[in-house]
Amino acid sequence: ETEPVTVLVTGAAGQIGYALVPMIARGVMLGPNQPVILHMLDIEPAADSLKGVKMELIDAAFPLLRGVVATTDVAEACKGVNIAVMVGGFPRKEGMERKDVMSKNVSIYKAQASALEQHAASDCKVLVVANPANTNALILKEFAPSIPEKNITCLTRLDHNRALGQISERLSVHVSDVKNVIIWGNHSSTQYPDVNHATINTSSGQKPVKELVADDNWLNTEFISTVQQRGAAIIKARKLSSALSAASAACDHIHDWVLGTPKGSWVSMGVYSDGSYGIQPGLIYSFPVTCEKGDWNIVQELKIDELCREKMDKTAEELIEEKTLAKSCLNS
Ligand code: NAX
Repeated sequence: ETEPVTVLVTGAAGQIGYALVPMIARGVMLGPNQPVILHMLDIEPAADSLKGVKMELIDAAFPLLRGVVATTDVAEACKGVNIAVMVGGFPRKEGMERKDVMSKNVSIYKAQASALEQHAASDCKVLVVANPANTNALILKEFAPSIPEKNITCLTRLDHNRALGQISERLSVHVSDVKNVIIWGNHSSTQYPDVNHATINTSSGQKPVKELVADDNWLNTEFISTVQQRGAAIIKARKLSSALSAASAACDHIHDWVLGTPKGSWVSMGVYSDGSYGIQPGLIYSFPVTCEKGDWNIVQELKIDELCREKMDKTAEELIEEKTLAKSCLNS
């Protein structure tokens, strides 16, 4: 029988965690034939709630679920982990300065990086969801030097899927017929959702999204701001931030990374920049990537126009600022 894969979810008692763990246990993340062992970590104040989640997982009698560990001990949570989905973090509360939130998360990600470094499988794949996602991933990378840098990523797949959703709504086509949108940069409102290379499957072949939408003004303004501001719109409507869509996107991210992207299509992932497209090496930046055999590669040689260049650089600048801020938090 196939060996189970051990998946860690941090912040598992939270909103996204509650939506995510049943998806993993049902095989949404790793496929219908892959048994899983779930490790769930949260902090002491959430310990009872975490126990409750474990009870529900047992009660759901998921056939693929071969074990559940619910703990507040980071070392125990990281032990033997093959895939780590880092959802736990310190949220921004009203009246808090950016620097204070950064400082809290920098210390959390520094500590959890060390625990993964010591206790996880040496080829562990890491996905950071908690905000500031790109910079938390960067801190994790710095403090887990023995985990290959290509194994540390952050989630921009939700933004990617939101872009697919908006195009599908606008053109009244199935979302599965839309492909190759790109999210460039930071998982924040400076991200650039780019449809210059996106296509629609039609009965007469692939058509560019730009040609079918035929409204550059909408594509360059409303579309971009709707995707950038979607998180805020969900909070306004639900009084809570995105959870089911975030959990689903986290499954998509790991699914495609481990099992591969379909031929001719790419997805967006926050990954360690190697300098592709002139983006400063050493940032965790969202790029279009294809995946094969558990490895991602940045899609090369896409034509970048002036407007696109400007937006790609603007979001890179924000990441450089975040990196500087994170470093100053480490030193203080
Ligand atoms: P919740 O506040 O519901 O859950 C977070 C959980 O993390 C809580 O149970 C908390 O106790 C736990 N936690 C806090 N510190 C921890 C630590 N040191 N170790 C382990 N667990 C810890 O937030 P939720 O709505 O689930 O969102 C989680 C994170 O995802 C937030 O940082 C949020 O900003 C981020 N998001 C990122 C998205 C993305 O696309 N990258 C989209 C959705 C979401 O906004």
